[in-house]
Amino acid sequence: MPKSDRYISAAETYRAAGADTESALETLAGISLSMHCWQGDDVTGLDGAGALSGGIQVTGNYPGKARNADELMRDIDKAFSLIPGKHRLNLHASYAIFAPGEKAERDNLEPKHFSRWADFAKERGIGLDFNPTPFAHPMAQSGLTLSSPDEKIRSFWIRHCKACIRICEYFAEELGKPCLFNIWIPDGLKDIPADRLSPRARFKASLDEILSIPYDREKVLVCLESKVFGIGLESYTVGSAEFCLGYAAQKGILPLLDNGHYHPTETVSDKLSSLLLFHDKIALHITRPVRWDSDHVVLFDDETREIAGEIVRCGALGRVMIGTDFFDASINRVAAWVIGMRSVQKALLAALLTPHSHLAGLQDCGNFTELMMAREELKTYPLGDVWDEFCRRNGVPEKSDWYKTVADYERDVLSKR
Ligand code: RNT
Ligand code: ZN
Repeated sequence: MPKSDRYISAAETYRAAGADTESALETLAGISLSMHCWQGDDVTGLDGAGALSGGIQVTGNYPGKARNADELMRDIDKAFSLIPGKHRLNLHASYAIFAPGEKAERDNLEPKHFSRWADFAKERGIGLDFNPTPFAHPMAQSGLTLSSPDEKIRSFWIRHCKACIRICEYFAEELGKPCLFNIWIPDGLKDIPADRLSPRARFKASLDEILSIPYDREKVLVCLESKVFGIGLESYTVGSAEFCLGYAAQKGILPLLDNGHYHPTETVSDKLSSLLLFHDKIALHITRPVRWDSDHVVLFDDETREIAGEIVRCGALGRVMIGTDFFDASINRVAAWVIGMRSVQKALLAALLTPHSHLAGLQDCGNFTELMMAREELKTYPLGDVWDEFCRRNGVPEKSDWYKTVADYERDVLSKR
C-alpha cells in the first residue's frame, strides 16, 4: 500500500524530533485493548436479574439499545469494524446466555452459559475478559455483597466468584489467551460507618476463600478494582484504594485502577510508575469522570494522553492491561464505543511518537526550559496524519469517515428496535 504524501511528510517531521513513525505504527498495531461490552446496553445484562444498582448510574435514553445477545453481538461487530487493530472483549457475568427455558442463578453459572460468547470470540480470533456481577440482583439489595454480615448473602457471592473463575479458565482454554478476571464490588454505606473494619475484614476473608480454589495463574489473571464512592454509598467504600492495593500486593494479584475512582485532583497517570515497581502486571479501566465517577465516553484528553504516556515511557506496554469502562446512553452507543476506543489509541500513538528518552535527559540535566519548549512544540506536530495512516493500513475509515457507517446503521438497524 503506497504511503500517503501527508504521512511521508509527517514522518519526516517526527524523525527530526527523534520519533520513528514506522515503529510507532507497528507497536500500536500490536496493542489489544479490552473493550467493555456494557456500553451497548447501558449495563443491563442479559440475565434479567434486576435493575442496575451498586452506586453506578447510566443516564440518557438514546434509541437503539441492544435488547438481546444477537443485537449486542451485532453492535459490537459494528464497533470493532471501525476501530483499527484487533481487540479483546470484556464481559460481565450478567451477560450469560441461557438456552430457551434454561436459567441458572449467578452462583450456579457454568461455562456453557457463555459458550456463545466463546464462539463469538473464537470466530473473530479475539480474547475475552470477565467480571463477576455482584450488583443488579436481589442478593445485592442491601448494598453489601462480599462484605455482608449476612452469611447467606456473603456465601452466595463467594460461590458466584468461584463460578466465574471456572468460566475464565474456560475462556482461556477455548481461546488460547489468558482471561483477566476483575473483581469489583459495590459495597459501601450511605452514611458514616459505625464500624469500618469488620466489612473490610469480611471482604478480605471472602477474597481469600474465592482465591483458595485451584486455578491456573497463567490462564486467569485475577485483578481487584478499588473505588472511592458510589451513588447512595457516599460515606464509605469497603474496597478502597488502600484495601485493594494492600490485598493485591500481598496476594500477588493485579490491582485494577479505574480513573473515575479517585478524588478529583488525584490522577491515575501519576500512580502507574509506583505500581509498576511492585507489580509484574497491572490493569486499567480507562474512563472519563466528569465531576464524579460519571463514566463519560473517553476522549483524547490530557489525562488519557498522560496515562498512555506513562505506560509507554515506563516501557510497560506488555505489563499494563488496558481496558475501557464507560456507559453513555445519551448518544449512539456504537459511536460511543468507537470514539472511546479510538481516543485511547490516539493517546497511545501520541505517546509512541514522543521522544521520551530525549525529554527525560533534559529533566536529568535540569534543562527545564528546553523540556517545556520541546513538549509544547510537540503538541502541534502532525499526529493526525500518522493516525490516518494507521487507520488506512488497518482497513478502517480515516478521520470522521467512520461516522457515516454508524449513521447508516442507526437508520437501518438501531432505529427499528
Ligand atoms: C464501577 C466499576 C466497574 C463497573 C463495571 C460495570 O464503578 O467501574 O468496573 O463500571 O464493572
Ligand atoms: Zn471500572
